[in-house]
Amino acid sequence: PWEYAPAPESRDIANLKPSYRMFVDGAFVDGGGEPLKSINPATEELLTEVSSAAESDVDDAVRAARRAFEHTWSTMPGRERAKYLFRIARLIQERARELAVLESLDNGKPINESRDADIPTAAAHFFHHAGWADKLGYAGYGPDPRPLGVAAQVIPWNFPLLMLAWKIAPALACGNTVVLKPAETTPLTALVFAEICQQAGLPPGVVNILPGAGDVGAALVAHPGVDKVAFTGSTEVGKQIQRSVAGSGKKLTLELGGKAANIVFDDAPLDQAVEGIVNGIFFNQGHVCCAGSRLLVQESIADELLEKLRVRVRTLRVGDPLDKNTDVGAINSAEQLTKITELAASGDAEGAQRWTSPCPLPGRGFFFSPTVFSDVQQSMRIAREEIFGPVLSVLTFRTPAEAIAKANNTPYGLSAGIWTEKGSRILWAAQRLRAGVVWANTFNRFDPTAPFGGYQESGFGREGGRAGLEAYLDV
Ligand code: TXE
Repeated sequence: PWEYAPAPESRDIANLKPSYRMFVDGAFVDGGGEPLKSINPATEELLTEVSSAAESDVDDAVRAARRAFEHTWSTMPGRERAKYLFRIARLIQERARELAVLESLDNGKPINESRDADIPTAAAHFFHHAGWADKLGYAGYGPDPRPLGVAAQVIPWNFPLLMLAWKIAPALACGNTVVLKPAETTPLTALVFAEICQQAGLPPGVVNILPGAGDVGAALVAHPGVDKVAFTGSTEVGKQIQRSVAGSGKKLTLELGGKAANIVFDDAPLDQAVEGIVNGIFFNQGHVCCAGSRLLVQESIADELLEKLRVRVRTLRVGDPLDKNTDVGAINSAEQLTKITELAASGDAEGAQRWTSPCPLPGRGFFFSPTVFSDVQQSMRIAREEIFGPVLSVLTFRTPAEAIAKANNTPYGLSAGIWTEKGSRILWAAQRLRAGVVWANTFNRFDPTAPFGGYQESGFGREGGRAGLEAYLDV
Protein backbone atom coordinates (compact mmCIF):
# COMPACT_ATOMS: atom_id res chain seq x y z
CA PRO A 1 0.00 0.00 0.00
CA TRP A 2 1.09 3.56 -0.66
CA GLU A 3 -0.11 6.87 0.71
CA TYR A 4 -0.99 9.95 -1.23
CA ALA A 5 -2.77 13.20 -0.58
CA PRO A 6 -4.54 15.19 -3.28
CA ALA A 7 -2.56 18.24 -4.39
CA PRO A 8 -3.66 21.15 -2.14
CA GLU A 9 -4.30 23.38 -5.17
CA SER A 10 -7.02 20.99 -6.38
CA ARG A 11 -9.40 22.45 -3.79
CA ASP A 12 -8.73 25.93 -5.19
CA ILE A 13 -9.15 24.85 -8.80
CA ALA A 14 -12.45 23.20 -7.81
CA ASN A 15 -13.40 26.39 -5.95
CA LEU A 16 -14.36 24.11 -3.06
CA LYS A 17 -16.40 25.90 -0.40
CA PRO A 18 -16.74 24.98 3.28
CA SER A 19 -20.47 24.49 2.76
CA TYR A 20 -23.06 24.39 -0.01
CA ARG A 21 -26.75 25.28 -0.01
CA MET A 22 -29.79 24.10 -1.98
CA PHE A 23 -31.09 26.06 -4.96
CA VAL A 24 -34.79 26.95 -4.92
CA ASP A 25 -36.61 29.64 -6.90
CA GLY A 26 -33.38 31.18 -8.13
CA ALA A 27 -31.74 31.52 -4.70
CA PHE A 28 -29.35 29.49 -2.56
CA VAL A 29 -31.11 28.60 0.69
CA ASP A 30 -30.63 26.32 3.68
CA GLY A 31 -32.70 23.15 3.70
CA GLY A 32 -34.56 21.76 6.68
CA GLY A 33 -32.90 18.34 6.49
CA GLU A 34 -29.81 16.97 8.20
CA PRO A 35 -26.77 18.35 6.26
CA LEU A 36 -24.95 15.83 4.04
CA LYS A 37 -21.28 15.21 4.64
CA SER A 38 -19.45 15.05 1.34
CA ILE A 39 -16.50 12.66 1.53
CA ASN A 40 -13.57 12.40 -0.87
CA PRO A 41 -13.75 8.67 -1.68
CA ALA A 42 -10.04 8.57 -2.55
CA THR A 43 -8.95 9.70 0.93
CA GLU A 44 -12.06 9.25 3.11
CA GLU A 45 -11.61 12.90 4.21
CA LEU A 46 -14.47 15.34 4.62
CA LEU A 47 -14.65 17.61 1.57
CA THR A 48 -17.51 19.89 2.59
CA GLU A 49 -21.02 19.99 4.03
CA VAL A 50 -24.13 20.26 1.93
CA SER A 51 -27.50 21.48 3.08
CA SER A 52 -30.21 18.87 2.58
CA ALA A 53 -33.90 19.24 1.84
CA ALA A 54 -36.80 18.46 4.15
CA GLU A 55 -40.30 17.59 2.91
CA SER A 56 -41.41 21.26 3.18
CA ASP A 57 -38.50 22.23 0.91
CA VAL A 58 -39.76 19.77 -1.69
CA ASP A 59 -43.10 21.53 -1.61
CA ASP A 60 -41.46 24.99 -1.96
CA ALA A 61 -39.36 23.81 -4.90
CA VAL A 62 -42.29 22.21 -6.73
CA ARG A 63 -44.39 25.36 -6.24
CA ALA A 64 -41.55 27.55 -7.53
CA ALA A 65 -41.20 25.28 -10.57
CA ARG A 66 -44.97 25.47 -11.19
CA ARG A 67 -44.97 29.29 -11.06
CA ALA A 68 -42.00 29.46 -13.41
CA PHE A 69 -43.68 26.98 -15.76
CA GLU A 70 -46.93 28.91 -15.94
CA HIS A 71 -45.67 32.47 -15.97
CA THR A 72 -42.37 32.43 -17.83
CA TRP A 73 -40.91 29.26 -19.24
CA SER A 74 -43.76 27.50 -21.04
CA THR A 75 -45.01 30.71 -22.62
CA MET A 76 -41.58 31.89 -23.78
CA PRO A 77 -40.89 31.37 -27.49
CA GLY A 78 -38.58 28.42 -28.19
CA ARG A 79 -35.95 30.69 -29.70
CA GLU A 80 -35.68 32.51 -26.36
CA ARG A 81 -35.38 29.28 -24.39
CA ALA A 82 -32.65 28.26 -26.84
CA LYS A 83 -30.58 31.31 -25.91
CA TYR A 84 -30.54 30.25 -22.24
CA LEU A 85 -29.55 26.70 -23.13
CA PHE A 86 -26.71 27.92 -25.36
CA ARG A 87 -25.54 30.21 -22.56
CA ILE A 88 -25.57 27.33 -20.08
CA ALA A 89 -23.60 25.14 -22.51
CA ARG A 90 -20.96 27.81 -22.97
CA LEU A 91 -20.69 28.45 -19.22
CA ILE A 92 -20.12 24.72 -18.63
CA GLN A 93 -17.26 24.95 -21.14
CA GLU A 94 -15.86 28.09 -19.50
CA ARG A 95 -15.95 26.46 -16.05
CA ALA A 96 -14.89 23.02 -17.34
CA ARG A 97 -11.65 22.79 -15.37
CA GLU A 98 -13.33 23.71 -12.09
CA LEU A 99 -16.17 21.26 -12.76
CA ALA A 100 -13.84 18.41 -13.77
CA VAL A 101 -11.68 18.70 -10.64
CA LEU A 102 -14.73 19.06 -8.40
CA GLU A 103 -16.35 16.00 -10.01
CA SER A 104 -13.20 13.91 -9.46
CA LEU A 105 -12.90 15.05 -5.83
CA ASP A 106 -16.55 14.28 -5.08
CA ASN A 107 -16.97 11.10 -7.14
CA GLY A 108 -13.48 9.53 -7.24
CA LYS A 109 -13.35 9.19 -11.03
CA PRO A 110 -10.06 9.80 -12.86
CA ILE A 111 -9.53 13.39 -13.92
CA ASN A 112 -8.88 12.33 -17.52
CA GLU A 113 -12.44 10.94 -17.62
CA SER A 114 -14.17 13.89 -15.98
CA ARG A 115 -12.13 16.25 -18.18
CA ASP A 116 -12.56 14.39 -21.49
CA ALA A 117 -15.93 12.66 -21.05
CA ASP A 118 -18.25 13.89 -18.29
CA ILE A 119 -17.91 17.66 -18.60
CA PRO A 120 -17.64 18.07 -22.40
CA THR A 121 -20.50 15.60 -22.96
CA ALA A 122 -22.64 17.53 -20.47
CA ALA A 123 -21.98 20.73 -22.44
CA ALA A 124 -22.73 18.86 -25.68
CA HIS A 125 -26.16 17.87 -24.34
CA PHE A 126 -27.04 21.51 -23.71
CA PHE A 127 -25.78 22.55 -27.16
CA HIS A 128 -27.76 19.76 -28.82
CA HIS A 129 -30.99 20.55 -26.97
CA ALA A 130 -30.59 24.30 -27.43
CA GLY A 131 -30.88 23.49 -31.11
CA TRP A 132 -34.20 21.70 -30.57
CA ALA A 133 -35.89 24.39 -28.46
CA ASP A 134 -37.18 26.39 -31.44
CA LYS A 135 -37.65 23.38 -33.76
CA LEU A 136 -39.98 21.15 -31.75
CA GLY A 137 -42.60 21.51 -34.45
CA TYR A 138 -40.22 19.66 -36.78
CA ALA A 139 -39.46 16.82 -34.36
CA GLY A 140 -42.14 14.59 -35.83
CA TYR A 141 -44.54 14.90 -32.90
CA GLY A 142 -47.02 17.21 -34.62
CA PRO A 143 -46.87 20.93 -35.33
CA ASP A 144 -47.34 22.16 -31.76
CA PRO A 145 -46.12 19.69 -29.13
CA ARG A 146 -46.66 20.94 -25.57
CA PRO A 147 -44.46 20.67 -22.49
CA LEU A 148 -45.70 18.47 -19.65
CA GLY A 149 -45.19 20.85 -16.73
CA VAL A 150 -42.98 20.26 -13.69
CA ALA A 151 -40.42 17.45 -14.04
CA ALA A 152 -39.13 15.67 -10.92
CA GLN A 153 -35.72 14.22 -11.72
CA VAL A 154 -33.69 11.89 -9.49
CA ILE A 155 -30.16 10.99 -10.55
CA PRO A 156 -27.35 8.67 -9.38
CA TRP A 157 -23.73 9.26 -8.39
CA ASN A 158 -21.83 7.63 -11.24
CA PHE A 159 -21.95 10.56 -13.71
CA PRO A 160 -23.26 13.40 -11.54
CA LEU A 161 -23.09 16.36 -13.94
CA LEU A 162 -23.64 14.30 -17.07
CA MET A 163 -26.81 12.65 -15.74
CA LEU A 164 -28.02 16.10 -14.74
CA ALA A 165 -27.44 17.31 -18.30
CA TRP A 166 -29.25 14.27 -19.78
CA LYS A 167 -32.24 15.14 -17.60
CA ILE A 168 -32.34 18.93 -17.52
CA ALA A 169 -31.39 19.82 -21.11
CA PRO A 170 -34.32 18.06 -22.87
CA ALA A 171 -36.79 19.08 -20.14
CA LEU A 172 -35.92 22.76 -20.53
CA ALA A 173 -35.71 22.66 -24.32
CA CYS A 174 -39.29 21.35 -24.43
CA GLY A 175 -40.56 24.07 -22.06
CA ASN A 176 -40.79 22.15 -18.78
CA THR A 177 -39.40 23.30 -15.45
CA VAL A 178 -37.37 21.06 -13.17
CA VAL A 179 -36.78 19.98 -9.60
CA LEU A 180 -33.72 17.74 -9.55
CA LYS A 181 -32.35 15.67 -6.69
CA PRO A 182 -28.68 14.72 -7.07
CA ALA A 183 -27.34 11.60 -5.33
CA GLU A 184 -26.41 12.03 -1.68
CA THR A 185 -22.73 11.19 -2.26
CA THR A 186 -22.24 13.52 -5.25
CA PRO A 187 -24.24 16.75 -4.97
CA LEU A 188 -21.45 19.27 -5.62
CA THR A 189 -21.36 19.77 -9.40
CA ALA A 190 -25.17 20.04 -9.43
CA LEU A 191 -24.85 23.04 -7.10
CA VAL A 192 -22.19 24.63 -9.31
CA PHE A 193 -24.62 24.03 -12.16
CA ALA A 194 -27.14 26.05 -10.13
CA GLU A 195 -24.61 28.91 -10.08
CA ILE A 196 -24.33 28.56 -13.84
CA CYS A 197 -28.12 28.91 -14.14
CA GLN A 198 -27.86 32.16 -12.18
CA GLN A 199 -24.96 33.34 -14.33
CA ALA A 200 -26.99 32.58 -17.45
CA GLY A 201 -29.85 34.68 -16.09
CA LEU A 202 -32.27 31.75 -16.15
CA PRO A 203 -35.59 32.91 -14.68
CA PRO A 204 -36.08 31.86 -11.01
CA GLY A 205 -37.81 28.51 -10.48
CA VAL A 206 -37.03 27.03 -13.91
CA VAL A 207 -34.31 24.85 -12.34
CA ASN A 208 -34.36 23.86 -8.66
CA ILE A 209 -31.72 21.59 -7.07
CA LEU A 210 -32.59 19.70 -3.87
CA PRO A 211 -29.74 17.71 -2.33
CA GLY A 212 -30.82 14.90 -0.03
CA ALA A 213 -31.06 11.16 0.46
CA GLY A 214 -33.63 8.70 -0.87
CA ASP A 215 -36.44 10.05 1.34
CA VAL A 216 -36.19 13.41 -0.44
CA GLY A 217 -36.34 11.61 -3.80
CA ALA A 218 -39.39 9.65 -2.64
CA ALA A 219 -41.18 12.81 -1.46
CA LEU A 220 -40.34 14.58 -4.70
CA VAL A 221 -41.62 11.92 -7.09
CA ALA A 222 -44.79 11.48 -4.98
CA HIS A 223 -45.55 15.22 -4.86
CA PRO A 224 -48.96 15.93 -6.44
CA GLY A 225 -47.61 19.06 -8.15
CA VAL A 226 -45.29 17.01 -10.34
CA ASP A 227 -46.30 16.08 -13.92
CA LYS A 228 -43.35 14.00 -15.02
CA VAL A 229 -40.84 11.78 -13.22
CA ALA A 230 -37.46 10.83 -14.65
CA PHE A 231 -35.21 8.50 -12.68
CA THR A 232 -31.80 6.94 -13.20
CA GLY A 233 -30.61 4.53 -10.52
CA SER A 234 -31.07 1.03 -9.19
CA THR A 235 -33.74 -1.32 -10.52
CA GLU A 236 -35.04 -1.77 -6.98
CA VAL A 237 -35.71 1.95 -6.43
CA GLY A 238 -37.03 2.23 -10.01
CA LYS A 239 -39.70 -0.34 -9.16
CA GLN A 240 -40.59 1.55 -5.95
CA ILE A 241 -40.99 4.75 -7.97
CA GLN A 242 -43.14 2.96 -10.54
CA ARG A 243 -45.46 1.87 -7.72
CA SER A 244 -45.43 5.32 -6.15
CA VAL A 245 -46.58 7.11 -9.33
CA ALA A 246 -48.98 4.37 -10.48
CA GLY A 247 -52.44 5.80 -11.15
CA SER A 248 -51.29 9.40 -10.65
CA GLY A 249 -51.24 10.28 -14.35
CA LYS A 250 -47.59 11.34 -14.10
CA LYS A 251 -45.49 10.47 -17.10
CA LEU A 252 -42.54 8.25 -16.13
CA THR A 253 -39.18 7.27 -17.62
CA LEU A 254 -36.75 4.92 -15.87
CA GLU A 255 -33.12 4.20 -16.67
CA LEU A 256 -32.02 1.35 -14.42
CA GLY A 257 -29.31 -1.25 -14.07
CA GLY A 258 -27.68 -3.52 -16.62
CA LYS A 259 -25.56 -6.60 -17.18
CA ALA A 260 -24.31 -6.04 -20.70
CA ALA A 261 -22.70 -8.74 -22.82
CA ASN A 262 -19.60 -7.80 -24.77
CA ILE A 263 -19.45 -10.55 -27.43
CA VAL A 264 -16.17 -11.39 -29.18
CA PHE A 265 -16.38 -13.65 -32.25
CA ASP A 266 -13.42 -15.68 -33.53
CA ASP A 267 -12.83 -13.34 -36.48
CA ALA A 268 -12.63 -10.18 -34.33
CA PRO A 269 -9.58 -7.90 -34.38
CA LEU A 270 -8.35 -9.03 -30.97
CA ASP A 271 -6.18 -6.08 -29.96
CA GLN A 272 -9.00 -3.69 -30.76
CA ALA A 273 -11.44 -5.92 -28.87
CA VAL A 274 -9.16 -5.91 -25.82
CA GLU A 275 -9.26 -2.10 -25.75
CA GLY A 276 -13.05 -2.20 -25.97
CA ILE A 277 -13.32 -4.81 -23.22
CA VAL A 278 -11.06 -2.75 -20.92
CA ASN A 279 -13.01 0.42 -21.65
CA GLY A 280 -16.29 -1.47 -21.27
CA ILE A 281 -15.65 -2.64 -17.73
CA PHE A 282 -12.93 -0.44 -16.20
CA PHE A 283 -14.08 3.00 -17.43
CA ASN A 284 -15.39 4.93 -14.41
CA GLN A 285 -14.41 1.98 -12.12
CA GLY A 286 -17.22 0.00 -13.75
CA HIS A 287 -19.81 2.33 -12.20
CA VAL A 288 -21.63 2.39 -15.52
CA CYS A 289 -25.17 1.15 -16.12
CA CYS A 290 -24.20 -0.02 -19.63
CA ALA A 291 -20.82 -1.50 -18.54
CA GLY A 292 -19.72 -4.54 -20.53
CA SER A 293 -19.64 -6.64 -17.38
CA ARG A 294 -20.09 -10.03 -19.11
CA LEU A 295 -17.46 -10.93 -21.68
CA LEU A 296 -18.79 -13.64 -24.02
CA VAL A 297 -15.88 -15.00 -26.02
CA GLN A 298 -15.92 -17.70 -28.71
CA GLU A 299 -14.29 -20.81 -27.25
CA SER A 300 -11.65 -21.19 -29.99
CA ILE A 301 -10.03 -17.84 -29.16
CA ALA A 302 -10.78 -17.65 -25.43
CA ASP A 303 -7.28 -18.51 -24.14
CA GLU A 304 -5.54 -16.13 -26.53
CA LEU A 305 -7.94 -13.28 -25.78
CA LEU A 306 -7.74 -13.75 -22.01
CA GLU A 307 -3.95 -13.71 -22.10
CA LYS A 308 -3.94 -10.47 -24.12
CA LEU A 309 -6.51 -9.03 -21.73
CA ARG A 310 -4.44 -9.80 -18.62
CA VAL A 311 -1.35 -8.24 -20.20
CA ARG A 312 -3.34 -5.08 -20.92
CA VAL A 313 -5.06 -4.90 -17.53
CA ARG A 314 -1.65 -5.15 -15.81
CA THR A 315 -0.79 -1.76 -17.34
CA LEU A 316 -3.81 0.03 -15.82
CA ARG A 317 -2.87 2.48 -13.09
CA VAL A 318 -5.18 2.47 -10.12
CA GLY A 319 -5.10 5.32 -7.62
CA ASP A 320 -5.15 9.10 -7.29
CA PRO A 321 -8.14 10.35 -9.28
CA LEU A 322 -6.43 13.73 -9.74
CA ASP A 323 -3.35 12.25 -11.41
CA LYS A 324 -3.70 12.55 -15.19
CA ASN A 325 -2.05 9.12 -15.60
CA THR A 326 -4.64 7.30 -13.50
CA ASP A 327 -6.89 4.86 -15.37
CA VAL A 328 -9.02 3.53 -12.51
CA GLY A 329 -9.95 5.83 -9.63
CA ALA A 330 -11.77 5.36 -6.33
CA ILE A 331 -15.01 3.48 -5.70
CA ASN A 332 -17.62 6.11 -4.91
CA SER A 333 -18.60 5.01 -1.40
CA ALA A 334 -17.90 2.51 1.37
CA GLU A 335 -21.32 0.92 0.68
CA GLN A 336 -20.52 0.38 -2.98
CA LEU A 337 -17.10 -1.07 -2.10
CA THR A 338 -18.79 -3.53 0.27
CA LYS A 339 -21.26 -4.54 -2.43
CA ILE A 340 -18.47 -5.17 -4.96
CA THR A 341 -16.35 -7.08 -2.43
CA GLU A 342 -19.27 -9.33 -1.46
CA LEU A 343 -20.29 -10.08 -5.03
CA ALA A 344 -16.69 -10.90 -5.97
CA ALA A 345 -16.50 -13.25 -2.97
CA SER A 346 -19.60 -15.04 -4.25
CA GLY A 347 -17.68 -15.66 -7.49
CA ASP A 348 -14.93 -17.43 -5.51
CA ALA A 349 -17.47 -19.42 -3.53
CA GLU A 350 -19.34 -20.53 -6.64
CA GLY A 351 -16.14 -21.79 -8.30
CA ALA A 352 -15.10 -19.06 -10.75
CA GLN A 353 -11.37 -18.33 -11.19
CA ARG A 354 -10.38 -14.89 -9.94
CA TRP A 355 -7.50 -12.96 -11.50
CA THR A 356 -6.54 -9.60 -10.02
CA SER A 357 -4.35 -6.88 -11.43
CA PRO A 358 -1.07 -6.63 -9.48
CA CYS A 359 -1.23 -2.82 -9.33
CA PRO A 360 -0.74 -1.77 -5.67
CA LEU A 361 -3.66 0.11 -4.13
CA PRO A 362 -3.41 3.23 -1.94
CA GLY A 363 -3.45 2.54 1.81
CA ARG A 364 -6.66 4.45 2.44
CA GLY A 365 -9.67 5.47 0.39
CA PHE A 366 -12.15 3.16 -1.33
CA PHE A 367 -10.31 1.17 -3.99
CA PHE A 368 -10.84 -2.16 -5.73
CA SER A 369 -8.31 -3.82 -8.06
CA PRO A 370 -9.36 -4.51 -11.64
CA THR A 371 -10.57 -8.11 -11.51
CA VAL A 372 -11.32 -10.74 -14.14
CA PHE A 373 -13.28 -13.89 -13.34
CA SER A 374 -12.96 -16.81 -15.80
CA ASP A 375 -14.76 -20.19 -15.78
CA VAL A 376 -17.97 -18.33 -15.06
CA GLN A 377 -21.28 -20.18 -15.40
CA GLN A 378 -24.54 -18.44 -16.24
CA SER A 379 -26.10 -19.48 -12.93
CA MET A 380 -23.47 -17.69 -10.83
CA ARG A 381 -24.36 -14.40 -9.14
CA ILE A 382 -21.43 -12.64 -10.84
CA ALA A 383 -23.00 -13.55 -14.20
CA ARG A 384 -26.50 -12.43 -13.25
CA GLU A 385 -26.27 -9.47 -10.85
CA GLU A 386 -25.09 -5.96 -11.57
CA ILE A 387 -21.79 -5.54 -9.68
CA PHE A 388 -21.27 -1.87 -10.66
CA GLY A 389 -17.54 -2.15 -10.11
CA PRO A 390 -14.30 -3.07 -11.93
CA VAL A 391 -15.12 -6.78 -12.13
CA LEU A 392 -15.44 -8.67 -15.41
CA SER A 393 -17.10 -12.10 -15.71
CA VAL A 394 -15.90 -14.19 -18.66
CA LEU A 395 -18.12 -16.83 -20.28
CA THR A 396 -17.56 -18.74 -23.52
CA PHE A 397 -19.75 -19.79 -26.43
CA ARG A 398 -19.33 -21.99 -29.50
CA THR A 399 -21.89 -20.77 -32.04
CA PRO A 400 -23.35 -17.36 -32.83
CA ALA A 401 -26.80 -18.58 -31.77
CA GLU A 402 -25.42 -19.63 -28.39
CA ALA A 403 -23.81 -16.20 -28.00
CA ILE A 404 -27.15 -14.46 -28.54
CA ALA A 405 -28.97 -16.83 -26.18
CA LYS A 406 -26.42 -16.23 -23.42
CA ALA A 407 -26.34 -12.47 -24.00
CA ASN A 408 -30.14 -12.31 -23.71
CA ASN A 409 -30.22 -14.54 -20.63
CA THR A 410 -30.65 -11.62 -18.24
CA PRO A 411 -33.58 -9.66 -16.83
CA TYR A 412 -31.78 -6.49 -17.98
CA GLY A 413 -31.37 -5.07 -21.49
CA LEU A 414 -29.53 -1.78 -21.62
CA SER A 415 -26.58 -2.37 -23.94
CA ALA A 416 -24.44 -4.95 -25.72
CA GLY A 417 -21.22 -5.03 -27.74
CA ILE A 418 -20.21 -7.13 -30.75
CA TRP A 419 -16.68 -7.64 -32.04
CA THR A 420 -16.41 -9.18 -35.52
CA GLU A 421 -15.05 -8.29 -38.95
CA LYS A 422 -18.29 -9.45 -40.60
CA GLY A 423 -20.79 -6.68 -41.27
CA SER A 424 -23.58 -9.16 -41.92
CA ARG A 425 -23.03 -10.74 -38.52
CA ILE A 426 -23.25 -7.34 -36.82
CA LEU A 427 -26.69 -6.75 -38.34
CA TRP A 428 -27.78 -10.31 -37.61
CA ALA A 429 -26.77 -10.01 -33.95
CA ALA A 430 -28.09 -6.47 -33.46
CA GLN A 431 -31.55 -7.64 -34.55
CA ARG A 432 -31.52 -10.44 -31.99
CA LEU A 433 -29.96 -8.78 -28.95
CA ARG A 434 -32.55 -7.43 -26.52
CA ALA A 435 -30.65 -4.28 -25.62
CA GLY A 436 -31.38 -0.59 -26.08
CA VAL A 437 -27.91 0.09 -27.48
CA VAL A 438 -25.74 -2.30 -29.50
CA TRP A 439 -22.18 -1.17 -30.15
CA ALA A 440 -20.18 -2.84 -32.92
CA ASN A 441 -16.37 -2.86 -32.73
CA THR A 442 -16.51 -0.12 -30.11
CA PHE A 443 -18.02 0.34 -26.65
CA ASN A 444 -19.29 3.13 -24.38
CA ARG A 445 -19.77 5.56 -27.26
CA PHE A 446 -22.14 8.37 -26.34
CA ASP A 447 -23.53 11.19 -28.37
CA PRO A 448 -26.38 13.59 -27.56
CA THR A 449 -27.97 12.82 -30.93
CA ALA A 450 -28.34 9.10 -30.15
CA PRO A 451 -31.21 7.76 -28.03
CA PHE A 452 -30.16 5.76 -24.96
CA GLY A 453 -32.35 3.55 -22.79
CA GLY A 454 -33.30 0.02 -21.86
CA TYR A 455 -35.46 -3.02 -22.32
CA GLN A 456 -37.02 -5.12 -19.55
CA GLU A 457 -35.68 -4.38 -16.04
CA SER A 458 -33.27 -1.79 -17.43
CA GLY A 459 -36.26 0.53 -17.66
CA PHE A 460 -38.14 2.36 -20.38
CA GLY A 461 -38.05 5.65 -22.22
CA ARG A 462 -35.15 7.09 -24.19
CA GLU A 463 -32.76 9.93 -23.44
CA GLY A 464 -30.97 11.86 -26.18
CA GLY A 465 -31.76 12.73 -29.76
CA ARG A 466 -35.22 13.22 -31.21
CA ALA A 467 -36.56 10.13 -29.42
CA GLY A 468 -35.56 11.63 -26.06
CA LEU A 469 -37.83 14.65 -26.58
CA GLU A 470 -40.93 12.47 -26.44
CA ALA A 471 -40.41 11.96 -22.69
CA TYR A 472 -40.90 15.70 -22.12
CA LEU A 473 -43.74 16.49 -24.52
CA ASP A 474 -47.46 15.95 -24.79
CA VAL A 475 -47.90 14.85 -28.36
O1 TXE B 1 -28.87 3.43 -6.01
P1 TXE B 1 -30.22 4.17 -5.70
P2 TXE B 1 -27.59 3.24 -5.05
C1 TXE B 1 -27.26 0.35 -9.20
C2 TXE B 1 -25.89 -0.25 -8.98
C3 TXE B 1 -25.59 0.11 -7.55
C4 TXE B 1 -26.95 -0.01 -6.94
C5 TXE B 1 -27.16 0.75 -5.66
O2 TXE B 1 -25.96 -1.65 -9.12
O3 TXE B 1 -24.68 -0.76 -6.96
O4 TXE B 1 -27.83 0.48 -7.92
O5 TXE B 1 -26.80 2.12 -5.84
C6 TXE B 1 -32.33 8.08 -4.94
N1 TXE B 1 -37.32 7.28 -4.07
N2 TXE B 1 -27.20 1.65 -9.82
O6 TXE B 1 -28.01 2.72 -3.73
O7 TXE B 1 -30.57 3.99 -4.27
C7 TXE B 1 -30.95 8.21 -4.36
O8 TXE B 1 -30.93 9.17 -3.35
C8 TXE B 1 -36.72 8.17 -4.89
C9 TXE B 1 -27.35 1.69 -11.26
O9 TXE B 1 -26.83 4.48 -5.06
O10 TXE B 1 -31.18 3.74 -6.74
C10 TXE B 1 -30.14 8.58 -5.59
O11 TXE B 1 -30.30 9.96 -5.89
N3 TXE B 1 -35.39 8.27 -4.98
C11 TXE B 1 -27.51 3.03 -11.77
C12 TXE B 1 -30.78 7.76 -6.69
O12 TXE B 1 -32.10 7.43 -6.19
C13 TXE B 1 -34.63 7.44 -4.27
C14 TXE B 1 -26.91 4.16 -11.08
C15 TXE B 1 -30.06 6.47 -7.04
O13 TXE B 1 -29.85 5.72 -5.88
C16 TXE B 1 -35.19 6.48 -3.40
C17 TXE B 1 -26.83 3.99 -9.65
C18 TXE B 1 -36.62 6.42 -3.32
N4 TXE B 1 -37.24 5.52 -2.56
C19 TXE B 1 -26.95 2.76 -9.09
N5 TXE B 1 -34.19 5.78 -2.82
C20 TXE B 1 -27.62 3.27 -13.22
N6 TXE B 1 -28.73 2.92 -13.85
O14 TXE B 1 -26.73 3.84 -13.82
C21 TXE B 1 -33.04 6.28 -3.30
N7 TXE B 1 -33.28 7.29 -4.18
